[in-house]
Amino acid sequence: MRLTVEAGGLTLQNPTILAAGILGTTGASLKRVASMGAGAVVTKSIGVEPRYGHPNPSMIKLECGYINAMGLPNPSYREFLQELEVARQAGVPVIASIFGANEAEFREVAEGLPGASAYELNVSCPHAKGYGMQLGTDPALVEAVTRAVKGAVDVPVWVKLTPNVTDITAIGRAAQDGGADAVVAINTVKAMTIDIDSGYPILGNISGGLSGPAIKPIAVKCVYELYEALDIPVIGVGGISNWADAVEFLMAGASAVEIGSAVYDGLEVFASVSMGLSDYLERKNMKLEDLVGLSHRVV
Ligand code: RRO
Repeated sequence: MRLTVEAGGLTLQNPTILAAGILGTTGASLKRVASMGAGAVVTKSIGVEPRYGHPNPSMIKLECGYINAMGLPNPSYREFLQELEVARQAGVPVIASIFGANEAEFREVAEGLPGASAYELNVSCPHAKGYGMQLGTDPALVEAVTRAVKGAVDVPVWVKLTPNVTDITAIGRAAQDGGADAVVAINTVKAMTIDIDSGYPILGNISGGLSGPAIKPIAVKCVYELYEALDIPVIGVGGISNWADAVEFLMAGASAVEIGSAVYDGLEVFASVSMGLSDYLERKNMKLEDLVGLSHRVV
């Protein structure tokens, strides 16, 4: 079954995309993910200046997923340029995840990283002071940042949204008003964990962002609401680890899906999601596009 899909201004051979932040720091690792079947790859979020990130421990594995507080570690766009060049040999679209403190920084990074197939604006990191959520919970700022990058590049611009808001559709609308080609939902959910022997919060940064199976129902609901509220495509992300999860996101309204935490269990996940999706479509005698938003048409 054909899995080619148009999503947010890009043509993908299949609807699975490597999510930002996972194996996205080098061109070689991005190429490797593409070779294992991802339809597109997203880089680690890149900013204006190099950052070492938050103190360790910065990532914890729980039964229901992971909590991370990496703290936007990245080498700066100047240093990342060579990695992007390598990643571009991957044969699939390479989406540059970028962050900044304001419109000017976002524009500087986008212009300084030419050659990406699209830009994913990270306005949603739950624990990076001065970046992430401070921008991503304010509709006026989201619109302004989106417009600034849209005016600076001639490829699609996606905006990654935080679930840590009362109404995600208000933020999605702001991105749409700023000219976004798609929204990506969701970034991680604010979370923390405590060591019960010492009483210490375990993460070096104290709090972080929860990913993995625990957040899948939250993400599905966000995608469902955004699909109803917006005219632009929604890319779904949050706890997808198999083809059935992907079907659920597509039915909620996602045009494509990003896979993050599940990658730590093996890069085979991209091919197995595609294969499962293809078998499902054949069994149901459906096309991929029939699945997108199906849940909105059955109730
Ligand atoms: O680097 C991080 O700590 C991080 C980022 Br930029 C993000 O967008 N989401 C997240 O959970 N961690």
